[in-house]
Amino acid sequence: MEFKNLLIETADGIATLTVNRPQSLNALNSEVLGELECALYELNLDDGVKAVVLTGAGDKAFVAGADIKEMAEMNAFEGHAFALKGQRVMLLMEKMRKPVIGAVNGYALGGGLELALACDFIYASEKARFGFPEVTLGIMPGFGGTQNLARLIGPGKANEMIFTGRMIDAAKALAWGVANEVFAPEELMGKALETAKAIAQVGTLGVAYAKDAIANGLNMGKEDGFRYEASLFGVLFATGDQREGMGAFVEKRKAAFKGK
Ligand code: DAK
Repeated sequence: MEFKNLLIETADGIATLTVNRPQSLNALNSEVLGELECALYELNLDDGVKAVVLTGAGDKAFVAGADIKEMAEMNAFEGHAFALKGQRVMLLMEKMRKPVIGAVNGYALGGGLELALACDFIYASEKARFGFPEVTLGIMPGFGGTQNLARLIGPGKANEMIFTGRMIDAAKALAWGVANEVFAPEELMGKALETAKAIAQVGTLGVAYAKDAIANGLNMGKEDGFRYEASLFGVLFATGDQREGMGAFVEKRKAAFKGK
């Protein structure tokens, strides 16, 4: 499928998905959100894709937020439809089987930070800036930001970011645990692709079930989470990937996983 605001390149089982609206710092309008929903849905169903790297076009922004110019003109019904569309994208990223690495190359603000937080983890450029400026616009984060940021870095630091609307730089994002690693701008995509390739080589089903266990387990009490983990662990013993992985170890060869 052709997209107006997205670029998708696939190689070696890795899809690079780029939000491509640099004239607006890749801001998310309804059209971009709709395209993201379609693209993620398709990538999730594509057996040739083992992992996704999500980034923004240009050297200034990952995504500078929801499109303020479009939101400024919305009535209540349009605002509601916009909210539902955005939430569908964030939930789809969390629920899809393939891991998504956020390669944050510049501003990740508001809805853009929410998009980054919906990724499984974040690698950042030294030029990245993270923030929730919503309170400066008289609103608050609405695509899961209050929930995901507080779960990731704890309520104290999340409160400070969300209540002040101030941005943090890449070094602070690393120290606070928003980003897993920080790289020079020219190294960012190479490092994200390298990690995506490492994920593509291991057992596809093990990765998919681990993602499911972590995401859903966080919404459960600990013992329910343990039970859920045990169920998924058990199911893996009915798969070819488990037989292949353990067989390859015993036979001292490299495993060739099929994701089945
Ligand atoms: N929306 C629309 N256009 C944007 C934009 C945005 N978020 N961010 C930047 N742009 C546009 C600028 O207007 C400018 O366009 P022209 O004037 O050239 O036409 C172009 O991108 C370049 O931006 P600047 O000229 O401003 O570039 P600077 O380097 O000077 O500044 C900046 C970069 C990132 C500091 C600045 O652009 C900025 O402050 N941008 C706005 C950042 C922001 O406030 N983001 C949060 C948006 S609020 C909801 C759920 C979620 C949300 C809403 C509802 N529901 C559940 C209903 C989410 C809300 C948000 O994300």
